Amino acid sequence: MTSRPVIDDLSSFWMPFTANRQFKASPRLLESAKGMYYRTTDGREVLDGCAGLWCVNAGHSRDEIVAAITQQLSTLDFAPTFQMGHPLAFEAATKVAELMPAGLDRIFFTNSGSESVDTALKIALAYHRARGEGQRTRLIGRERGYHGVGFGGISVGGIAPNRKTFSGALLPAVDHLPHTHNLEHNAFTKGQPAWGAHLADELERIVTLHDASTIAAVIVEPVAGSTGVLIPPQGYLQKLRDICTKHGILLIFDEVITGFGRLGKATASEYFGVTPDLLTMAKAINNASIPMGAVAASRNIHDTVVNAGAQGAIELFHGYTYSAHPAAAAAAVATLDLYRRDGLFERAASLAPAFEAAAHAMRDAKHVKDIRNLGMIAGIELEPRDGAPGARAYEAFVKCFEAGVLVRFTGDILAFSPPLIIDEEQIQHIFKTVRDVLATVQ
Ligand code: PXG
Ligand code: PLP
Repeated sequence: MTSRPVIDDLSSFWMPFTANRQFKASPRLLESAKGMYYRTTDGREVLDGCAGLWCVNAGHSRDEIVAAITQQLSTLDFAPTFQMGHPLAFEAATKVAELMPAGLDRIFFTNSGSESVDTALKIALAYHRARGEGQRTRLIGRERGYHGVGFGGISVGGIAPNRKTFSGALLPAVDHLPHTHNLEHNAFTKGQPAWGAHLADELERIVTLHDASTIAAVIVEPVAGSTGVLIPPQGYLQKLRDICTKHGILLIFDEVITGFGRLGKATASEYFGVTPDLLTMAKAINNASIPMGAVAASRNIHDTVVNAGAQGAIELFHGYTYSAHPAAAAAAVATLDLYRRDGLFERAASLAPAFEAAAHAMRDAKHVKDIRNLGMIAGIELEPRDGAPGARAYEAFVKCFEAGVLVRFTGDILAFSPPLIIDEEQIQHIFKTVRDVLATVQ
């Protein structure tokens, strides 16, 4: 069963990261959402197995967030934050800072994860320049990394289709660490794999090649999401931290997906006990209710950049019209209060073992090649169909949607990242639906 379009003409909207012709021939349209469920335009309920796009951590259309936004828009719809301010911007920054790892308490607001990444890369360059090491311009990303779609983000990112069309226009002076995915060693690992920490040593090789004095920053997702859920090997992130510290290179954690409870803590940094110098976030910062992102910078980075500017001069020539937009800031304050009041990060931590067990119980389901998980994230990798990579996961995604469960797919990997309000019965329902669907997929 496919959705009935509520409008006749779907042609004007050029859809992002979508097979436009395929979608418009057979659209899937959502009309409303509440709690754990979407409702489609043809009146079906769909259980949300991926928090929209890994972002609606408190569940959909929460009254407290809606009220805060509505109230804000009728009080102060917009206020500039260039040489002006409004109180909620400062309150939102303080509340975000409280959740960040100790020391990362200076918050720069953006409107998306992509903007957060580009902002963090620029702050890294500005920091080194302010210290008199402006020759440190090289950036290091990682294969299979996703850092959004800005030119900075795709340059340090490692997803080939996102780069190839634009390959002539990527940033110069970027290197990539190898990714950590290895099914020979790590297939069906629960939580962090034991094998692979040594892959962080590749950073030393890059440092030897270019000299540390030319390298500004390393950026990685602590858990890679978009590329299909890659869990960091035990000890890997700490090794990256140690090598960066040794060579004066800044470490950036891209926590656009892992931030705000996904691993059962406020940040992946807290979960792993490894603190970066800069941390990017977006999505669940305000439950995805209004576009918003942010970069948390260490106080040292902030002070170095700000104190290097002359009195009365702008210190960082960077910012967005909508940085700390009043509605987004109001939504962030309401969301962070809600996370605390309802103990949603703790709830995620306590649900994680049941989620892990339910995911790994899929081991004998048809087509399953690997299962991996951490916190409230799981990935199920399927054997690709001969000659048609991605087709099998796409078919499973469509059939799950028709059966009333929303999952994400990337390549031949199904990704699961439900709102943190999910209960155990709903967890069982998601994986049972996927199992039944896979049995019918060719
Ligand atoms: N960094 C990371 C680690 C992300 O996951 C971005 C940056 C970019 O954020 P914006 O807000 O500009 O999209 C992301 C976004 C998926 C999926 O299903 C993942 C993202 C976005 C859309 C879909 O894997 N991650
Ligand atoms: N393009 C033009 C012509 C602009 O005037 C501006 C902002 O003033 C931008 C782009 C950037 O827009 P934003 O600040 O929303 O990122």
